[in-house]
Formats: sequence, C-alpha cells, structure tokens
Amino acid sequence: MTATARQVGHGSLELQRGDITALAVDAIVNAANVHLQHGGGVAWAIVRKGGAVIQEESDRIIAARGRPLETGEAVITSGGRLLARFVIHTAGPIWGDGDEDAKLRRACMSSLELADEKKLKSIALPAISTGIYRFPLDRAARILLAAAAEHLAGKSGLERVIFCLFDERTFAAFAEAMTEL
Ligand code: AR6
Repeated sequence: MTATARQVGHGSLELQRGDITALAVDAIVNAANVHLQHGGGVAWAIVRKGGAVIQEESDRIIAARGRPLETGEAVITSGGRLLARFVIHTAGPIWGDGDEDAKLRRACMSSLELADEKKLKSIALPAISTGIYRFPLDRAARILLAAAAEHLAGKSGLERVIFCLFDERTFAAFAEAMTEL
C-alpha cells in the first residue's frame, strides 16, 4: 500500500491510500452532512459496511438535539461491524457556502478534539468535503494537514492520525501538501 508518515509532537501524521472502512483504528471520521443522513460518498460506504446501527445512532443524536449539526461540528457513534470501534461524524463545508477554509479546518479540529475527549489513540480521516461537496483538492489537503499537525503538536494523546485517501489523485495532493508542512 502507498503510505507516508511524519512524526509531529508525540504522534505520527500518516497518509495512506485505501478504503477507510477497512482500517483497524479506534475511530474513523465520516465526511457527513449536517443532518447525518448517510446516503452517499464515504458516508454510505461506512454505513453499508458497519451496518444500520450507525444510521440509527446518528438519527437518535439529531432527534435528541432537535436540530442539525453546525458545519464543522463533530459527534460520535459506535462503529457497528467495522473494525474501528467508533465513527466520528463531522459535516464539512459545501464549496460556495462561504467561509469554507475556516469551516473545513474546524471539521478536522473538532473531530480530533472529540477523539482526545474519548481518550482514543488512533484515528483515520478521509479527504473531507473534496467529493460531493466540491472543495478544491489541493486547498483542502493543505488545510486538513495543517490542522492535524497543529492538533498533534499540542496536548493531544493521539498516537496516530491517518489520512486515508481513496484514489491516487487525492493521495498525490496530500503527499504534495505534506512536503509543504
Ligand atoms: N474510503 C476513503 N475515502 C473515501 C471512501 C472510502 N471508502 N469513499 C469515498 N471516499 P464525499 P464530502 C472519498 O463525497 O465531499 C455524502 O453524501 C472521496 O473520494 O464522501 O464531504 C454525505 O452524506 C473523497 O475524496 O464527502 C454528505 O451529504 C472523500 O472521501 C456529502 O456526501 C470525501 O468525499 C459530503 O460530501
């Protein structure tokens, strides 16, 4: 598998090419929408493999709050049948909505903060917002990697933060952004 890693603080920041639903980590991050309706993209793949329990727990979270997530917010469910114990769901920005850079950074940061709150050691994230939400890939790669590096350089207990990139083009964009960190 194509992979690269860099030590940041006490943790390692890693890039892998592959399918995030196959990873044996404490949590995988879902590129969700604010309603947590997991109908397409990586969200659909996560629920298909992890089972309906992930959608059911998501629905209960929205019902209990009585409102959708804010863009950039993160919540957690179990991982169902996935190897990952948890799924952290964050809603990235839709390109064109305004203030996209800050919202994408927040989506990454809030996911990592939630993982630390739960005392998790390993987490994998997809290229949030770069699929159906059309955020420009190179720009997203720089923002997401910078946010993760900043988090790891702080008080985080995370040992591994992995960006799991589905296709070669996405992996290449992240690999290039990694050299600019
Ligand atoms: N593993 C890793 N990455 C994946 C996988 C996978 N199995 N499947 C797709 N990707 P997207 P968004 C990549 O569209 O742009 C959903 O309907 C994909 O190639 O999943 O944030 C949600 O419910 C791309 O690089 O997320 C929301 O409504 C990246 O994951 C909306 O799409 C993100 O693509 C969110 O759109």
